[in-house]
Amino acid sequence: MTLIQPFVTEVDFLSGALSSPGYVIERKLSDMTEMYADRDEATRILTEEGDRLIYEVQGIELPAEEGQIPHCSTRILPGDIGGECHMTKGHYHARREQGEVYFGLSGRGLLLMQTEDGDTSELEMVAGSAAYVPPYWAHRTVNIGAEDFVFFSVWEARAGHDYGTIERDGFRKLIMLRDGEAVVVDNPKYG
Ligand code: M6P
Ligand code: ZN
Repeated sequence: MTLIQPFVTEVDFLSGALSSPGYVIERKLSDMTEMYADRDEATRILTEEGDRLIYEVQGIELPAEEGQIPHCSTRILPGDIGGECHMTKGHYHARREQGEVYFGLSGRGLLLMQTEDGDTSELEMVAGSAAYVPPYWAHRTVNIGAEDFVFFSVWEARAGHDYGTIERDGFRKLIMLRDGEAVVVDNPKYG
């Protein structure tokens, strides 16, 4: 067990910026072209409009040891790809028995979850929402508003990110914009 000195981080609720991030991850459309249902439209945007920033994560680096509690902020920019709202890649925890807590800081989002047994859930999040991702639920966040959607996440250090399962199968539900409103639809390409 590594002994770490206590510390505090200032979080900007509007941008998600941390006062001293241990890491910053930028995810662009080119990092997740295959994840959007309309791949042709994703490819068209890349070719004709160029790459676009979809979301950014700023986090605190901690050892992956039992008892450590990593935390980070995520900012998803507003927009859509062929009507599908900007979203994170989404993941299961490599250790499925580990959960997570999300806290909304600004904007409007949906927390999309599913289990490997076929259950699905969509929870709306705004500033002040504390959402629980129970063990065994894959989780993806989606911006359904016109502003940045920003939230803060807290999990257990050994949870790990399993992206492969989602890259292979996708999510059972898609979040689409219809007349400016977010609607949940079945993903015809799931699995
Ligand atoms: C949340 C947490 C992070 C995650 C981030 C982006 O802040 O769950 O662990 O990295 O969202 O999501 P993803 O890793 O699925 O792209
Ligand atoms: Zn997670």
